Amino acid sequence: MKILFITPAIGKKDNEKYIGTWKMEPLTVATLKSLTPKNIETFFFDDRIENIDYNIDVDLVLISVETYTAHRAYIIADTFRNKGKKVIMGGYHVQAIPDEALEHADSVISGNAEMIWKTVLNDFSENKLKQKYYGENKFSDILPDRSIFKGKKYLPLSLIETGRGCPNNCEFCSITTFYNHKYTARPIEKIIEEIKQIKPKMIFFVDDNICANKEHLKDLCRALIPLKISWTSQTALNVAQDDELLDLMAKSGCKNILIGFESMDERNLDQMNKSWNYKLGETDALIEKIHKKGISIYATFLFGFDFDNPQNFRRTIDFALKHKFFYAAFNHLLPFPGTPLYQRLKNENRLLYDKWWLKDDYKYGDIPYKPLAMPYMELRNYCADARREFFSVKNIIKRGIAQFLRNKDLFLLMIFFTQNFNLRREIDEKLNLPVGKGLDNAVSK
Ligand code: B12
Ligand code: SF4
Repeated sequence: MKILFITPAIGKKDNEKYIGTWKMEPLTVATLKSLTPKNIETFFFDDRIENIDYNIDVDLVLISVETYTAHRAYIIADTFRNKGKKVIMGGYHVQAIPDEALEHADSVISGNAEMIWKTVLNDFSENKLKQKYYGENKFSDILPDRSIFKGKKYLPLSLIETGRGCPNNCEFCSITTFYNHKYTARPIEKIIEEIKQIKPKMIFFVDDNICANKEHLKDLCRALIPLKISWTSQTALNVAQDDELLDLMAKSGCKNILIGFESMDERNLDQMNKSWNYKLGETDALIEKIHKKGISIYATFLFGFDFDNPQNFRRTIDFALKHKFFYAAFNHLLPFPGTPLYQRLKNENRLLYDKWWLKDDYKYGDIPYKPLAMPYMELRNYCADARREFFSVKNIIKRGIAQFLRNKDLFLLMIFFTQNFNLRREIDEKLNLPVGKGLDNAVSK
Protein backbone atom coordinates (compact mmCIF):
# COMPACT_ATOMS: atom_id res chain seq x y z
CA MET A 1 0.00 0.00 0.00
CA LYS A 2 1.21 3.54 -0.75
CA ILE A 3 -0.05 6.53 1.21
CA LEU A 4 0.49 10.25 0.86
CA PHE A 5 0.39 12.83 3.68
CA ILE A 6 -0.45 16.44 2.91
CA THR A 7 -0.11 19.58 5.01
CA PRO A 8 -2.18 22.25 3.24
CA ALA A 9 -1.15 25.91 3.27
CA ILE A 10 -3.32 28.95 3.84
CA GLY A 11 -4.18 30.74 0.63
CA LYS A 12 -1.32 29.31 -1.38
CA LYS A 13 -1.33 28.94 -5.13
CA ASP A 14 1.07 26.60 -6.94
CA ASN A 15 4.58 28.03 -7.40
CA GLU A 16 3.93 30.81 -4.89
CA LYS A 17 6.20 31.67 -1.97
CA TYR A 18 4.73 31.14 1.49
CA ILE A 19 4.93 32.96 4.82
CA GLY A 20 8.44 32.19 6.16
CA THR A 21 7.71 32.25 9.91
CA TRP A 22 4.96 29.63 9.44
CA LYS A 23 7.33 27.04 7.91
CA MET A 24 7.72 24.83 10.95
CA GLU A 25 8.04 21.05 10.90
CA PRO A 26 4.53 19.58 10.95
CA LEU A 27 4.68 17.35 14.03
CA THR A 28 1.24 16.00 13.11
CA VAL A 29 2.69 14.29 10.02
CA ALA A 30 5.70 12.85 11.90
CA THR A 31 3.24 11.47 14.46
CA LEU A 32 1.03 9.85 11.80
CA LYS A 33 4.10 8.45 10.03
CA SER A 34 5.29 6.80 13.26
CA LEU A 35 1.91 5.10 13.73
CA THR A 36 1.91 3.73 10.17
CA PRO A 37 3.17 0.13 9.79
CA LYS A 38 6.61 -0.07 8.18
CA ASN A 39 5.42 -2.17 5.22
CA ILE A 40 3.33 0.77 3.97
CA GLU A 41 5.21 3.11 1.65
CA THR A 42 4.77 6.77 2.64
CA PHE A 43 5.11 10.06 0.75
CA PHE A 44 4.64 13.62 1.95
CA PHE A 45 3.91 16.96 0.30
CA ASP A 46 4.07 20.08 2.41
CA ASP A 47 1.99 22.56 0.44
CA ARG A 48 3.71 25.42 2.29
CA ILE A 49 7.11 24.67 0.82
CA GLU A 50 6.59 22.70 -2.40
CA ASN A 51 4.12 21.99 -5.19
CA ILE A 52 1.91 18.94 -4.92
CA ASP A 53 2.30 16.30 -7.63
CA TYR A 54 -1.31 15.29 -8.29
CA ASN A 55 -0.16 12.42 -10.52
CA ILE A 56 1.79 10.64 -7.80
CA ASP A 57 1.16 6.89 -7.66
CA VAL A 58 -0.53 6.35 -4.25
CA ASP A 59 -3.59 4.50 -2.97
CA LEU A 60 -4.64 6.85 -0.22
CA VAL A 61 -4.29 10.59 0.51
CA LEU A 62 -4.34 11.89 4.11
CA ILE A 63 -4.90 15.54 4.85
CA SER A 64 -4.69 17.38 8.16
CA VAL A 65 -7.17 20.25 8.19
CA GLU A 66 -7.34 23.46 10.24
CA THR A 67 -10.07 26.05 9.76
CA TYR A 68 -7.82 28.45 7.86
CA THR A 69 -6.57 25.69 5.57
CA ALA A 70 -9.95 23.99 5.08
CA HIS A 71 -10.79 25.50 1.73
CA ARG A 72 -7.37 24.78 0.27
CA ALA A 73 -7.56 21.24 1.72
CA TYR A 74 -10.90 20.68 -0.03
CA ILE A 75 -9.50 21.83 -3.38
CA ILE A 76 -6.57 19.44 -3.01
CA ALA A 77 -8.88 16.61 -1.92
CA ASP A 78 -11.31 17.15 -4.82
CA THR A 79 -8.42 17.11 -7.29
CA PHE A 80 -7.17 13.75 -5.99
CA ARG A 81 -10.67 12.28 -5.81
CA ASN A 82 -11.31 13.27 -9.42
CA LYS A 83 -8.30 11.13 -10.23
CA GLY A 84 -9.86 8.18 -8.41
CA LYS A 85 -7.88 8.38 -5.15
CA LYS A 86 -9.42 7.87 -1.73
CA VAL A 87 -9.01 10.75 0.73
CA ILE A 88 -9.08 10.71 4.54
CA MET A 89 -9.13 13.92 6.60
CA GLY A 90 -8.47 14.68 10.27
CA GLY A 91 -7.56 17.62 12.50
CA TYR A 92 -9.22 20.45 14.42
CA HIS A 93 -11.56 21.63 11.69
CA VAL A 94 -12.69 18.11 10.84
CA GLN A 95 -13.63 17.33 14.43
CA ALA A 96 -15.60 20.61 14.62
CA ILE A 97 -17.63 19.97 11.44
CA PRO A 98 -17.10 16.46 10.12
CA ASP A 99 -20.04 16.65 7.70
CA GLU A 100 -18.56 19.58 5.79
CA ALA A 101 -15.24 17.71 5.43
CA LEU A 102 -17.08 14.55 4.32
CA GLU A 103 -18.25 16.38 1.20
CA HIS A 104 -14.60 16.26 0.10
CA ALA A 105 -13.32 13.06 1.73
CA ASP A 106 -14.15 9.36 1.79
CA SER A 107 -13.61 9.20 5.51
CA VAL A 108 -13.02 11.63 8.39
CA ILE A 109 -11.35 11.13 11.76
CA SER A 110 -12.27 13.17 14.83
CA GLY A 111 -10.02 13.24 17.86
CA ASN A 112 -6.53 11.79 17.94
CA ALA A 113 -4.92 9.25 15.63
CA GLU A 114 -2.98 7.11 18.11
CA MET A 115 -5.73 4.66 19.11
CA ILE A 116 -7.57 4.43 15.78
CA TRP A 117 -5.04 4.76 12.98
CA LYS A 118 -4.24 1.04 12.51
CA THR A 119 -7.98 0.21 12.41
CA VAL A 120 -8.54 2.83 9.70
CA LEU A 121 -5.67 1.49 7.60
CA ASN A 122 -6.92 -2.08 8.03
CA ASP A 123 -10.45 -1.08 7.03
CA PHE A 124 -9.06 0.67 3.97
CA SER A 125 -6.99 -2.34 2.90
CA GLU A 126 -10.06 -4.57 3.29
CA ASN A 127 -12.23 -2.08 1.37
CA LYS A 128 -14.42 -1.48 4.45
CA LEU A 129 -13.61 2.16 5.12
CA LYS A 130 -16.26 3.80 7.31
CA GLN A 131 -17.25 7.42 6.81
CA LYS A 132 -16.53 8.51 10.39
CA TYR A 133 -14.04 7.44 13.02
CA TYR A 134 -13.29 8.75 16.48
CA GLY A 135 -9.88 8.34 18.11
CA GLU A 136 -9.44 8.63 21.88
CA ASN A 137 -6.64 10.80 23.18
CA LYS A 138 -3.74 8.67 24.33
CA PHE A 139 -0.05 9.32 23.78
CA SER A 140 1.75 6.60 21.90
CA ASP A 141 4.91 4.89 23.15
CA ILE A 142 6.30 5.24 19.65
CA LEU A 143 8.19 8.48 19.04
CA PRO A 144 7.23 10.73 16.09
CA ASP A 145 9.12 9.67 12.96
CA ARG A 146 10.81 12.76 11.53
CA SER A 147 12.42 10.83 8.65
CA ILE A 148 9.32 11.94 6.70
CA PHE A 149 10.75 15.52 6.65
CA LYS A 150 13.89 14.44 4.76
CA GLY A 151 14.86 16.91 2.03
CA LYS A 152 12.45 19.63 3.24
CA LYS A 153 13.70 22.90 4.64
CA TYR A 154 12.03 24.06 7.85
CA LEU A 155 12.80 26.64 10.50
CA PRO A 156 15.53 25.39 12.88
CA LEU A 157 13.12 24.54 15.66
CA SER A 158 12.05 21.09 16.87
CA LEU A 159 8.39 20.69 17.83
CA ILE A 160 7.69 18.33 20.74
CA GLU A 161 4.57 17.65 22.84
CA THR A 162 4.66 17.52 26.67
CA GLY A 163 0.88 17.28 27.10
CA ARG A 164 -2.41 17.88 25.31
CA GLY A 165 -5.40 20.09 26.05
CA CYS A 166 -6.11 22.61 28.78
CA PRO A 167 -8.47 22.57 31.79
CA ASN A 168 -9.48 26.23 31.28
CA ASN A 169 -12.53 27.35 29.35
CA CYS A 170 -11.62 30.43 27.31
CA GLU A 171 -14.60 31.06 25.08
CA PHE A 172 -12.66 31.39 21.81
CA CYS A 173 -10.23 28.48 22.18
CA SER A 174 -10.28 25.54 19.75
CA ILE A 175 -7.87 23.47 21.83
CA THR A 176 -9.93 23.30 24.97
CA THR A 177 -13.00 22.50 22.86
CA PHE A 178 -11.13 19.73 20.98
CA TYR A 179 -9.90 18.13 24.21
CA ASN A 180 -13.17 18.75 26.10
CA HIS A 181 -11.51 20.98 28.73
CA LYS A 182 -9.22 18.18 29.85
CA TYR A 183 -5.45 18.07 30.08
CA THR A 184 -3.40 14.92 29.53
CA ALA A 185 0.25 14.93 30.51
CA ARG A 186 2.73 13.00 28.41
CA PRO A 187 5.08 10.70 30.37
CA ILE A 188 8.31 12.59 31.06
CA GLU A 189 10.57 9.62 30.14
CA LYS A 190 9.12 9.73 26.61
CA ILE A 191 9.73 13.47 26.25
CA ILE A 192 13.34 13.03 27.35
CA GLU A 193 13.80 10.02 25.06
CA GLU A 194 12.53 12.11 22.12
CA ILE A 195 14.87 15.00 22.94
CA LYS A 196 17.85 12.63 23.20
CA GLN A 197 16.92 11.08 19.87
CA ILE A 198 16.70 14.31 17.87
CA LYS A 199 19.33 16.41 19.71
CA PRO A 200 17.57 19.69 18.91
CA LYS A 201 19.13 23.16 18.88
CA MET A 202 15.96 24.84 20.05
CA ILE A 203 12.74 23.17 21.13
CA PHE A 204 9.19 24.47 20.79
CA PHE A 205 7.03 22.52 23.24
CA VAL A 206 3.77 22.87 21.33
CA ASP A 207 1.37 22.52 24.26
CA ASP A 208 -1.14 25.33 24.33
CA ASN A 209 -0.72 25.62 28.07
CA ILE A 210 2.50 23.97 29.24
CA CYS A 211 1.62 24.94 32.80
CA ALA A 212 -1.77 23.19 32.76
CA ASN A 213 -0.33 20.90 35.45
CA LYS A 214 2.34 22.74 37.47
CA GLU A 215 3.80 19.62 39.09
CA HIS A 216 4.23 17.94 35.71
CA LEU A 217 6.00 21.03 34.39
CA LYS A 218 8.27 21.18 37.45
CA ASP A 219 9.21 17.50 37.04
CA LEU A 220 9.81 18.06 33.34
CA CYS A 221 12.10 21.03 34.06
CA ARG A 222 14.08 18.98 36.58
CA ALA A 223 14.56 16.26 33.95
CA LEU A 224 15.58 18.84 31.32
CA ILE A 225 18.30 20.57 33.38
CA PRO A 226 21.06 17.98 32.68
CA LEU A 227 20.29 18.07 28.94
CA LYS A 228 21.36 21.74 28.64
CA ILE A 229 18.83 22.58 25.94
CA SER A 230 17.00 25.80 25.00
CA TRP A 231 13.23 25.80 24.82
CA THR A 232 10.17 27.92 24.27
CA SER A 233 6.46 27.20 24.80
CA GLN A 234 3.03 28.69 25.49
CA THR A 235 1.22 29.31 28.76
CA ALA A 236 -0.54 31.89 30.97
CA LEU A 237 0.84 34.52 33.34
CA ASN A 238 0.28 32.25 36.35
CA VAL A 239 3.73 30.66 35.79
CA ALA A 240 5.13 33.77 37.44
CA GLN A 241 3.20 33.23 40.67
CA ASP A 242 5.33 30.25 41.63
CA ASP A 243 8.97 31.18 42.32
CA GLU A 244 10.18 27.60 42.36
CA LEU A 245 8.57 26.92 39.00
CA LEU A 246 10.01 30.03 37.41
CA ASP A 247 13.42 29.17 38.72
CA LEU A 248 13.21 25.63 37.35
CA MET A 249 12.03 26.91 33.98
CA ALA A 250 14.99 29.26 33.71
CA LYS A 251 17.49 26.61 34.83
CA SER A 252 16.10 24.07 32.36
CA GLY A 253 16.72 26.37 29.39
CA CYS A 254 13.42 28.22 28.91
CA LYS A 255 14.35 31.26 26.81
CA ASN A 256 10.99 32.55 25.76
CA ILE A 257 7.40 31.96 26.70
CA LEU A 258 4.20 32.89 24.87
CA ILE A 259 1.66 34.36 27.26
CA GLY A 260 -1.95 35.03 26.28
CA PHE A 261 -2.74 38.39 27.91
CA GLU A 262 -5.68 38.73 25.50
CA SER A 263 -7.11 42.03 26.76
CA MET A 264 -6.30 44.99 28.99
CA ASP A 265 -10.00 45.43 29.71
CA GLU A 266 -11.36 43.35 32.58
CA ARG A 267 -14.85 43.36 31.08
CA ASN A 268 -13.49 41.65 27.97
CA LEU A 269 -11.65 39.10 30.10
CA ASP A 270 -14.90 38.40 31.95
CA GLN A 271 -16.70 37.94 28.68
CA MET A 272 -14.14 35.47 27.27
CA ASN A 273 -14.16 33.47 30.51
CA LYS A 274 -10.59 34.43 31.34
CA SER A 275 -11.15 36.71 34.35
CA TRP A 276 -8.60 34.58 36.22
CA ASN A 277 -6.03 36.41 34.10
CA TYR A 278 -6.56 39.72 35.93
CA LYS A 279 -7.15 38.06 39.28
CA LEU A 280 -3.59 36.70 39.27
CA GLY A 281 -2.19 39.84 40.87
CA GLU A 282 -0.11 42.76 39.70
CA THR A 283 0.52 42.10 36.00
CA ASP A 284 3.53 44.43 35.70
CA ALA A 285 5.28 42.79 38.65
CA LEU A 286 4.65 39.26 37.34
CA ILE A 287 6.10 40.22 33.95
CA GLU A 288 9.16 41.71 35.65
CA LYS A 289 9.69 38.47 37.58
CA ILE A 290 9.76 36.49 34.32
CA HIS A 291 12.11 38.95 32.64
CA LYS A 292 14.44 38.98 35.65
CA LYS A 293 14.92 35.24 35.21
CA GLY A 294 16.22 35.89 31.69
CA ILE A 295 13.06 34.54 30.08
CA SER A 296 11.60 36.76 27.39
CA ILE A 297 7.92 36.99 26.52
CA TYR A 298 5.88 36.61 23.36
CA ALA A 299 2.74 38.51 24.37
CA THR A 300 -0.51 37.81 22.55
CA PHE A 301 -3.56 40.07 22.49
CA LEU A 302 -7.02 39.60 21.04
CA PHE A 303 -9.34 42.37 19.89
CA GLY A 304 -12.97 42.49 18.88
CA PHE A 305 -14.70 41.75 22.16
CA ASP A 306 -17.73 43.80 23.08
CA PHE A 307 -15.77 46.43 25.01
CA ASP A 308 -12.92 46.90 22.53
CA ASN A 309 -12.59 50.41 21.19
CA PRO A 310 -9.70 52.52 19.82
CA GLN A 311 -8.61 53.49 23.37
CA ASN A 312 -8.08 49.82 24.21
CA PHE A 313 -5.74 49.47 21.25
CA ARG A 314 -3.68 52.45 22.45
CA ARG A 315 -3.51 51.06 25.99
CA THR A 316 -2.41 47.66 24.72
CA ILE A 317 0.30 48.93 22.37
CA ASP A 318 1.68 51.15 25.13
CA PHE A 319 1.69 48.18 27.51
CA ALA A 320 3.50 45.97 24.96
CA LEU A 321 6.09 48.65 24.23
CA LYS A 322 6.59 49.48 27.91
CA HIS A 323 7.51 45.87 28.66
CA LYS A 324 9.61 45.57 25.49
CA PHE A 325 8.29 42.11 24.71
CA PHE A 326 10.32 39.82 22.43
CA TYR A 327 7.33 39.52 20.09
CA ALA A 328 3.68 40.47 20.33
CA ALA A 329 0.62 39.40 18.34
CA PHE A 330 -2.34 41.75 17.88
CA ASN A 331 -4.95 39.38 16.49
CA HIS A 332 -8.63 39.91 16.01
CA LEU A 333 -11.04 37.50 17.55
CA LEU A 334 -12.09 34.65 15.27
CA PRO A 335 -15.11 32.45 15.82
CA PHE A 336 -13.64 29.00 15.08
CA PRO A 337 -16.36 26.40 14.49
CA GLY A 338 -17.17 24.26 17.51
CA THR A 339 -16.17 26.89 20.07
CA PRO A 340 -18.65 28.52 22.49
CA LEU A 341 -17.75 31.86 20.89
CA TYR A 342 -18.96 30.64 17.50
CA GLN A 343 -22.24 29.51 19.03
CA ARG A 344 -22.74 32.79 20.94
CA LEU A 345 -22.15 34.99 17.88
CA LYS A 346 -24.44 32.76 15.84
CA ASN A 347 -27.19 32.96 18.50
CA GLU A 348 -26.78 36.75 18.62
CA ASN A 349 -27.10 36.86 14.82
CA ARG A 350 -23.69 38.50 14.53
CA LEU A 351 -21.89 36.16 12.11
CA LEU A 352 -21.53 37.87 8.72
CA TYR A 353 -21.51 34.41 7.14
CA ASP A 354 -21.83 31.02 8.83
CA LYS A 355 -18.90 29.44 7.01
CA TRP A 356 -16.57 32.41 6.78
CA TRP A 357 -13.61 30.12 5.96
CA LEU A 358 -15.28 29.19 2.65
CA LYS A 359 -16.69 32.61 1.77
CA ASP A 360 -15.71 34.22 -1.54
CA ASP A 361 -13.00 36.83 -1.05
CA TYR A 362 -12.50 36.06 2.65
CA LYS A 363 -8.88 36.97 3.44
CA TYR A 364 -6.64 36.19 6.41
CA GLY A 365 -7.10 39.50 8.24
CA ASP A 366 -10.85 39.92 7.65
CA ILE A 367 -13.40 40.09 10.47
CA PRO A 368 -16.26 37.65 9.78
CA TYR A 369 -18.68 38.95 12.43
CA LYS A 370 -20.18 42.23 13.66
CA PRO A 371 -18.13 43.66 16.55
CA LEU A 372 -20.17 45.82 18.96
CA ALA A 373 -17.90 48.74 19.75
CA MET A 374 -16.37 49.51 16.35
CA PRO A 375 -17.09 48.79 12.66
CA TYR A 376 -15.40 45.61 11.41
CA MET A 377 -13.14 47.33 8.87
CA GLU A 378 -11.90 49.63 11.61
CA LEU A 379 -11.18 46.66 13.85
CA ARG A 380 -9.19 44.98 11.06
CA ASN A 381 -7.19 48.13 10.38
CA TYR A 382 -6.50 48.87 14.04
CA CYS A 383 -5.05 45.35 14.44
CA ALA A 384 -2.81 45.86 11.41
CA ASP A 385 -1.72 49.31 12.65
CA ALA A 386 -0.91 47.92 16.11
CA ARG A 387 1.41 45.37 14.43
CA ARG A 388 2.99 48.08 12.29
CA GLU A 389 3.73 50.21 15.35
CA PHE A 390 5.07 47.37 17.51
CA PHE A 391 7.27 46.12 14.64
CA SER A 392 8.47 49.57 13.49
CA VAL A 393 12.26 49.71 12.97
CA LYS A 394 12.63 52.12 15.88
CA ASN A 395 10.68 49.87 18.23
CA ILE A 396 12.45 46.71 17.09
CA ILE A 397 15.80 48.33 17.92
CA LYS A 398 14.60 49.58 21.32
CA ARG A 399 13.21 46.16 22.19
CA GLY A 400 16.38 44.46 20.88
CA ILE A 401 18.57 46.49 23.23
CA ALA A 402 16.34 45.58 26.17
CA GLN A 403 16.44 41.94 25.07
CA PHE A 404 20.24 41.91 25.11
CA LEU A 405 20.44 43.58 28.52
CA ARG A 406 17.95 41.02 29.83
CA ASN A 407 20.06 37.93 29.22
CA LYS A 408 23.25 38.91 27.35
CA ASP A 409 22.69 36.09 24.88
CA LEU A 410 24.03 36.90 21.42
CA PHE A 411 22.45 33.85 19.78
CA LEU A 412 19.03 34.88 21.10
CA LEU A 413 19.64 38.44 19.97
CA MET A 414 20.31 37.19 16.46
CA ILE A 415 17.01 35.26 16.52
CA PHE A 416 15.30 38.37 17.89
CA PHE A 417 16.39 40.61 15.02
CA THR A 418 15.91 38.03 12.26
CA GLN A 419 12.42 37.05 13.37
CA ASN A 420 11.24 40.56 14.30
CA PHE A 421 12.20 41.86 10.87
CA ASN A 422 10.58 38.81 9.22
CA LEU A 423 7.37 39.40 11.17
CA ARG A 424 7.46 43.08 10.23
CA ARG A 425 7.74 42.17 6.53
CA GLU A 426 4.95 39.61 6.77
CA ILE A 427 2.31 41.95 8.23
CA ASP A 428 0.97 42.90 4.80
CA GLU A 429 1.80 39.57 3.12
CA LYS A 430 -0.51 37.78 5.59
CA LEU A 431 -3.29 40.35 5.25
CA ASN A 432 -3.67 39.55 1.57
CA LEU A 433 -3.81 35.77 1.85
CA PRO A 434 -7.03 34.45 0.33
CA VAL A 435 -8.66 31.84 2.57
CA GLY A 436 -12.03 31.36 0.89
CA LYS A 437 -13.16 30.71 -2.64
CA GLY A 438 -10.82 33.28 -4.14
CA LEU A 439 -8.53 30.25 -4.27
CA ASP A 440 -10.57 28.18 -6.67
CA ASN A 441 -8.11 28.25 -9.55
CA ALA A 442 -5.17 27.54 -7.30
CA VAL A 443 -4.35 24.06 -8.50
CA SER A 444 -2.54 23.23 -11.70
CA LYS A 445 -3.83 19.75 -12.45
C1 B12 B 1 2.80 24.50 16.23
C2 B12 B 1 1.54 25.25 15.85
C3 B12 B 1 1.66 26.20 14.85
C4 B12 B 1 2.95 26.49 14.11
C5 B12 B 1 3.14 25.68 12.83
C6 B12 B 1 2.28 24.49 12.72
C7 B12 B 1 2.89 23.34 11.96
N1 B12 B 1 3.22 23.46 10.77
O1 B12 B 1 2.99 22.28 12.50
C8 B12 B 1 2.77 27.99 13.74
C9 B12 B 1 3.32 28.78 14.90
C10 B12 B 1 3.42 28.45 12.46
C11 B12 B 1 1.25 28.07 13.73
C12 B12 B 1 0.57 29.02 13.03
C13 B12 B 1 -0.81 29.11 13.04
N2 B12 B 1 -1.66 28.46 13.81
CO1 B12 B 1 -1.13 26.98 14.91
N3 B12 B 1 -0.75 25.70 16.16
C14 B12 B 1 0.30 24.99 16.48
C15 B12 B 1 0.04 24.07 17.66
C16 B12 B 1 0.48 24.80 18.92
C17 B12 B 1 0.70 22.70 17.63
C18 B12 B 1 0.41 21.82 16.41
C19 B12 B 1 1.00 20.46 16.65
O2 B12 B 1 2.08 20.15 16.22
N4 B12 B 1 0.29 19.59 17.44
C20 B12 B 1 0.73 18.26 17.79
C21 B12 B 1 0.07 17.24 16.86
C22 B12 B 1 0.65 15.85 17.10
O3 B12 B 1 -1.30 17.22 17.20
P1 B12 B 1 -2.48 17.48 16.15
O4 B12 B 1 -2.07 18.39 15.08
O5 B12 B 1 -3.67 17.80 16.94
O6 B12 B 1 -2.68 16.05 15.46
C23 B12 B 1 -3.35 14.98 16.12
C24 B12 B 1 -4.87 14.93 15.88
O7 B12 B 1 -5.46 16.18 15.70
C25 B12 B 1 -5.06 14.02 14.70
N5 B12 B 1 -4.93 14.53 13.34
C26 B12 B 1 -4.63 15.76 12.90
N6 B12 B 1 -4.62 15.80 11.57
C27 B12 B 1 -4.91 14.57 11.13
C28 B12 B 1 -5.04 14.07 9.83
C29 B12 B 1 -5.37 12.74 9.64
C30 B12 B 1 -5.52 12.20 8.25
C31 B12 B 1 -5.55 11.91 10.77
C32 B12 B 1 -5.87 10.51 10.60
C33 B12 B 1 -5.44 12.42 12.08
C34 B12 B 1 -5.12 13.74 12.25
O8 B12 B 1 -4.02 13.08 14.93
C35 B12 B 1 -2.85 13.71 15.48
C36 B12 B 1 -2.24 12.75 16.49
O9 B12 B 1 -3.18 12.42 17.47
C37 B12 B 1 -1.52 23.93 17.57
C38 B12 B 1 -2.19 23.61 18.88
C39 B12 B 1 -1.93 22.15 19.27
N7 B12 B 1 -1.51 21.95 20.50
O10 B12 B 1 -2.05 21.24 18.50
C40 B12 B 1 -1.91 25.29 17.02
C41 B12 B 1 -3.18 25.44 16.11
C42 B12 B 1 -3.23 24.23 15.21
N8 B12 B 1 -2.92 26.66 15.36
C43 B12 B 1 -3.98 27.33 15.18
C44 B12 B 1 -4.01 28.57 14.48
C45 B12 B 1 -5.33 29.34 14.51
C46 B12 B 1 -2.89 29.04 13.80
C47 B12 B 1 -2.80 30.33 12.97
C48 B12 B 1 -3.97 30.60 12.07
C49 B12 B 1 -2.56 31.48 13.97
C50 B12 B 1 -2.63 32.87 13.39
N9 B12 B 1 -3.64 33.62 13.77
O11 B12 B 1 -1.83 33.25 12.60
C51 B12 B 1 -1.52 30.09 12.15
C52 B12 B 1 -1.79 29.38 10.81
C53 B12 B 1 -0.54 28.84 10.13
C54 B12 B 1 -0.75 27.76 9.09
N10 B12 B 1 -1.69 26.86 9.18
O12 B12 B 1 0.01 27.75 8.12
C55 B12 B 1 -5.20 26.71 15.82
C56 B12 B 1 -6.12 26.06 14.79
C57 B12 B 1 -7.57 26.17 15.17
C58 B12 B 1 -8.48 25.66 14.12
N11 B12 B 1 -9.74 25.49 14.49
O13 B12 B 1 -8.14 25.43 13.00
C59 B12 B 1 -4.53 25.73 16.87
C60 B12 B 1 -5.34 24.49 17.20
C61 B12 B 1 -4.26 26.58 18.14
C62 B12 B 1 -5.47 26.97 18.96
N12 B12 B 1 -5.32 27.08 20.26
O14 B12 B 1 -6.55 27.23 18.52
N13 B12 B 1 0.70 27.11 14.47
S1 SF4 C 1 -5.62 29.10 28.80
FE1 SF4 C 1 -4.95 29.07 26.65
S2 SF4 C 1 -5.08 26.90 26.01
FE2 SF4 C 1 -6.26 27.13 27.91
S3 SF4 C 1 -8.38 27.44 27.25
FE3 SF4 C 1 -7.45 29.47 27.54
S4 SF4 C 1 -6.63 30.06 25.53
FE4 SF4 C 1 -7.05 27.83 25.46
